[in-house]
Amino acid sequence: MLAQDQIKHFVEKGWCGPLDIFSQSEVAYFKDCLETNSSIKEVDSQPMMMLYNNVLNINTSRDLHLFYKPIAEMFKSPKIVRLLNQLGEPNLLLWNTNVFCKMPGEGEIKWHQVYDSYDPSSYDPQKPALLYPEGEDFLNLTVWVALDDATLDNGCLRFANNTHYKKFQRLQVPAEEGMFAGVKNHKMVWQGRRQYSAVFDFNENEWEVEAVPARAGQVIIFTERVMHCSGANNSNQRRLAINARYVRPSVQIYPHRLQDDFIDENFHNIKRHFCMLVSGQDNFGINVIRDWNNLDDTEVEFHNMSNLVRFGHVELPQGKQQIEIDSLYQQVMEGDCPRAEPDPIQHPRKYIQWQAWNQHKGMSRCEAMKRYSQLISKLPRVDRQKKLPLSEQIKAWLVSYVAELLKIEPDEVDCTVPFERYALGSADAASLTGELGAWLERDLPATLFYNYPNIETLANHLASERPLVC
Ligand SMILES: O=C(O)CCC(=O)C(=O)O
Repeated sequence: MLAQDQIKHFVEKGWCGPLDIFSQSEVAYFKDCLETNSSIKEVDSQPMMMLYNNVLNINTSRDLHLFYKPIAEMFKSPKIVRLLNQLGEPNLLLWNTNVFCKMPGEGEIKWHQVYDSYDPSSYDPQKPALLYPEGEDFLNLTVWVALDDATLDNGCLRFANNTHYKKFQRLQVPAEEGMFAGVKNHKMVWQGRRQYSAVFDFNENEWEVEAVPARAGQVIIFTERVMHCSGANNSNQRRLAINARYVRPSVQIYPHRLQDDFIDENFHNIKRHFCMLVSGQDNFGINVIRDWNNLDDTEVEFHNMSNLVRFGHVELPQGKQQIEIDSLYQQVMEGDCPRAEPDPIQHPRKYIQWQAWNQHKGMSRCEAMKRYSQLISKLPRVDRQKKLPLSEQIKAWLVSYVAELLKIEPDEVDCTVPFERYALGSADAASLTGELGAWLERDLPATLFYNYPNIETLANHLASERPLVC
């Protein structure tokens, strides 16, 4: 339970925490779910965590609780809901979650607040995601859970105390300067196809600002109205966190869906979105509320299997079997092949793909899902570590080598510090070159450490260099 001074802190400053809520084994369970259902993709030379929402059918870091049970369990947990009841009221809907993964080198999330209508990133919201009943006081509680340690170095949350009583003006800016532009997966979710985004007319020097580091498993609760942001990740460690947002059942979620408009302000189809009543009751009946999604076992199995493919966790076959897998996936997602027969001479590849899909004509979705799942379940699994982009694998290798050599912790190794500052002698450099070359299975020149003087530049160089094929 929250103590009186924690409640007072929340009322006065707009946030409270960090609170010890989840054990290390719970954190491991949540993280395993996210890591199994993601891959690290390099976008503009920057690693980014790629996630997929199997209920909304889009690549996104948002609303994963609609499909992934561990995430729903986390935010429905009485450990959290009891605290929210103390701050808000007994009736609460969980309507939104977001994963915030900041890989090393990712940028800041700028200062933002949500004051009345809900649309944090755009300048001119046509379609607010939330509609508050007239005259009702604002309640939009966020629970933010650290899944990795969030530190000053890797971009922990920062709050401007007391700002939740003031509405700051939103300013339109080009998309690349928007509040989420620094973090790749959020840029993708929030800015989608928009040319513009927003920032707030807010000067942090005029307010009391607090940075709030949190250990994995700790929770910070805040009102969406308080100005908050997070710094860039200047460390060599990932910073993974997830949040959930709760409102009263009197608030209409995606109000435009009542006019059969299922495209939200970020151009995502929310037809299958639903809310979860996590405490109390709903006396309004204006929202789609379910305990859990209505997918049957065959469909859940299909989605789990398709995630193994999507995130590269299985070794895909080549040739005919690969074409068969793709065609079954198309049959599930789109039904019978609607395309005209391509010319086999001019487009042989397209023709083979068309033929494979067209052979399933009339096959039910359920049957196609079963066949797809059967094929995928027999494929060999890929080691997760090996799926990191090469530059990250090399960086991790170098960090652990240097840490062992200097008898320090890996997170004390700064990838941007020159090797000479770590006092690596020429004998150390020679054996490092030899061992690194053996690991990468290529000959590396002795001058490597002079030309690429820190871990960052060396790893990027080696990852971009094509090994000579003899
Ligand atoms: O985790 C972060 O870096 C930002 C979180 C945030 O802005 C939010 O939860 O509203």
